[in-house]
Amino acid sequence: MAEFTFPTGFLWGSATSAHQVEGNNTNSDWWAWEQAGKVAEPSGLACDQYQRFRDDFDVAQSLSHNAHRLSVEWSRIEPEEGRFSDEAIAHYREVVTALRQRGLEPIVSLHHYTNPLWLTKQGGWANPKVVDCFARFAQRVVESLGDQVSYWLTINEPMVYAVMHYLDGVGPPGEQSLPAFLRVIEHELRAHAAGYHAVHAVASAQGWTARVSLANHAQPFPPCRRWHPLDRFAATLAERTYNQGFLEAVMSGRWRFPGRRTMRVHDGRPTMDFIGMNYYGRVFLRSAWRGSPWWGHRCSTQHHPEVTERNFLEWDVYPPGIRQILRWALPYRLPVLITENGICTTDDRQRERFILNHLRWVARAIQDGVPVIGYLYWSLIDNFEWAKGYIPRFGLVEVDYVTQARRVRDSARRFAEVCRTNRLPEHNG
Ligand code: IFM
Repeated sequence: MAEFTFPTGFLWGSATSAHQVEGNNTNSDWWAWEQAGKVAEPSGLACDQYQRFRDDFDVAQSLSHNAHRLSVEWSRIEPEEGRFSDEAIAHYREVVTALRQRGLEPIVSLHHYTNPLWLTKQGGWANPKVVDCFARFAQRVVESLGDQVSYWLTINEPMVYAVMHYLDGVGPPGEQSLPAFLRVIEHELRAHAAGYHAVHAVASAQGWTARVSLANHAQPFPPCRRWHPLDRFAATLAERTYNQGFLEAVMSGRWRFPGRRTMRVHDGRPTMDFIGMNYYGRVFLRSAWRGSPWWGHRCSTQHHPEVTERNFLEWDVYPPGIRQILRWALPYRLPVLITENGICTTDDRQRERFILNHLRWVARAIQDGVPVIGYLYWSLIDNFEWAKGYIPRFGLVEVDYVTQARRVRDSARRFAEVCRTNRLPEHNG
């Protein structure tokens, strides 16, 4: 591929979430889940970023990033139902101000997997009440930070959240129930729409700019056995429902799930100003008639002939897939922000290859006409990978969890070159 120059104003940076980096997030459902011994290790002090955010943002700035994605922690901001913490809000004002002072565009997620305990006690996302609670929270956050923040993401990976917490049961509340899973998706769609309008109502009353989306986790689902009609059926179903069905519902207000009646989840006005896409790799599906809403289960990548590279957690590494998922956004004619793309690995050269190879396919998607406006690597620093604890290392920057020392990896420097020049060098191969 010849040298490629990204569009002017391209957003370059990385992403994190509150619970995974801040530390001592004691009022959240994930903290309680960890204390109950349900994970490899508890999050504890994490990366202590609640205190060290300025130092970490200095590093991002030194790496030529011009944007940074983070989440604000609902359980800190609203520790009791209807009571907002001035201290937590002041903290996040300092955080977004610190980003701006370093020339980093803040991209703020309102929900990234964790919930305040008072909400969990009332049934969390399975309770329809969450829709109004979330909208009230969104309104309060935007009133407090909206003069500093233009890019908002309501919910991180709504599908993953519903699968992980209500179907696979590997996060709180640990449910494994298809009806609960479907209820949660419906509430996420409604809460996203309510949050979208809440953000815009505040911003327009104040004369602030707001661009609102969510971070949609997109993954191609090839059949495990290409020749097998049932695997192919499962794969097509998953692709339509998981990837495209959710985006369609956000835009049109109609949510279709196989075997269920179509549901109206909002009034039909599109509720996305840009599309946030998270991409990690493919998931191969093998047909199964029980225990999966997609009529298929993930098949192991370990001996799969089409998988040529894996990350530390054995996930497929497949750079061309990023072009594929970006092309899914074409019909919506909206700007697309890659809100996450990353790898956990102990081999930093693999990380460097991962980033450059994915960026080459992003460049192709741009050449295909997808209006990509930015790329955020997951993650700036190593962090708490939920049920897997601290072993997987996703960071551009290594964290020593004993001393909290940071060490910039070589891959981060290589990525910084691209961010600084807004260009991918010529590639022969
Ligand atoms: O760490 C997670 C993040 O919280 C959501 N997206 C995927 C990342 C890697 O698994």
